[in-house]
Amino acid sequence: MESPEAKTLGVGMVGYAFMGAAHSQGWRTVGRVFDLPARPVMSAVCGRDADAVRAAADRHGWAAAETDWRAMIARDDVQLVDVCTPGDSHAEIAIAALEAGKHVLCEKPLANSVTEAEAMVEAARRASERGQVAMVGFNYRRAPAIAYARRMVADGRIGVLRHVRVTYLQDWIVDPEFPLVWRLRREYAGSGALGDLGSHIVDLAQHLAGERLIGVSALTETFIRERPLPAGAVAGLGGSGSGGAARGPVTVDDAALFTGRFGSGAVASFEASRFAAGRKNSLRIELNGDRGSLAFDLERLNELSFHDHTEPAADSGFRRILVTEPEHPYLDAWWPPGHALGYEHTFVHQARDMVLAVAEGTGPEPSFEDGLQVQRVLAAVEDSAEKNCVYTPVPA
Ligand code: SOE
Repeated sequence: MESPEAKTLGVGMVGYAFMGAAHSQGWRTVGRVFDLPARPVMSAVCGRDADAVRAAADRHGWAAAETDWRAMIARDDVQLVDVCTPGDSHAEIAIAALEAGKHVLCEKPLANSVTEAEAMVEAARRASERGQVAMVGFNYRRAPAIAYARRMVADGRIGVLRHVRVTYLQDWIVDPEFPLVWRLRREYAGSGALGDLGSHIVDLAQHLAGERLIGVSALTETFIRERPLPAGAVAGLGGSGSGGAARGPVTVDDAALFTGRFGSGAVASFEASRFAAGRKNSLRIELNGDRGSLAFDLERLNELSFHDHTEPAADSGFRRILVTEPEHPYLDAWWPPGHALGYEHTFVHQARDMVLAVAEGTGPEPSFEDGLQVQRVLAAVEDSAEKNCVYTPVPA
């Protein structure tokens, strides 16, 4: 049982749409499942529309609602600021929060440009000297199967890495009449499938490989170049057109395909698309090494496929590892073996790792510096695509 003098960590969240709801799940649950050095308290949520943010606070369990993010950052009961807004405001909010002495968790991709991400890294570096921590929310790292795969790669279970093959596919904008939501406008989102989905798979590929990409060759495409303006607020990945004739230009990519090189000589291929009809949220990754292979499929997120290439050929082949044992990452706090977890648990684990980092005053991973490096890969992909697939180095 929690002692009366247990420490608390006041959280303030900016943004309350799809990602805000997912992060709220994390903050609401984490202290009830994990033993933590400080108990997160959901102090305040912030958004521009007073009625909507009040409703979001009630629904998701935030004590107070604010309409001005600067006022929220200034609150005494907020020690950690969680940024869940579209990318165009990440840098401004995160830097202001760090300068105000708060810890920061920022949704991915870290920013809309390398320049913004660099400024965020500099602010995080200065803040770290004061014991503050900053993390970027690449939540899929926190699926137990991914965390276990990382451990297996680091332990040499697949040997010398040769290939990483990743796809992240969705289909929510296949309909040309789907409205021009913020995710389809460069000024808000920075890029399209590339930043939204590609950032996840670049992070995962590098995280699992344990090394960074040094160059890429890419192409991108925008299949539908004009869309109806949205009718009213659009939640999550839904929305309908205005019903009127008003249309606007799509200013981001619909799909991004690229290959990449790691410094070790391993090679990777990436595909991020919002036009893969029938693929709702399909993220698949496979790694091949000289001693074996590992594969993960988000639609079966409690499993890994593992092939041990050192076994006699007659008996070998991919076998399923059910990642639901207490020995697996994060799982000793949850259910008995065999009881599966889901998408939302990645956000609970993210909140756990953030609280631990705050308590230790160091880390956590992925850091803002990791987020900046992903941003550099995305920028190299865009450069390469502009030059029709020309190999483009990723600055170290
Ligand atoms: C939309 O494509 C999206 O919500 C991403 O922004 C998230 O990062 C991903 O987890 C699910 O899809």
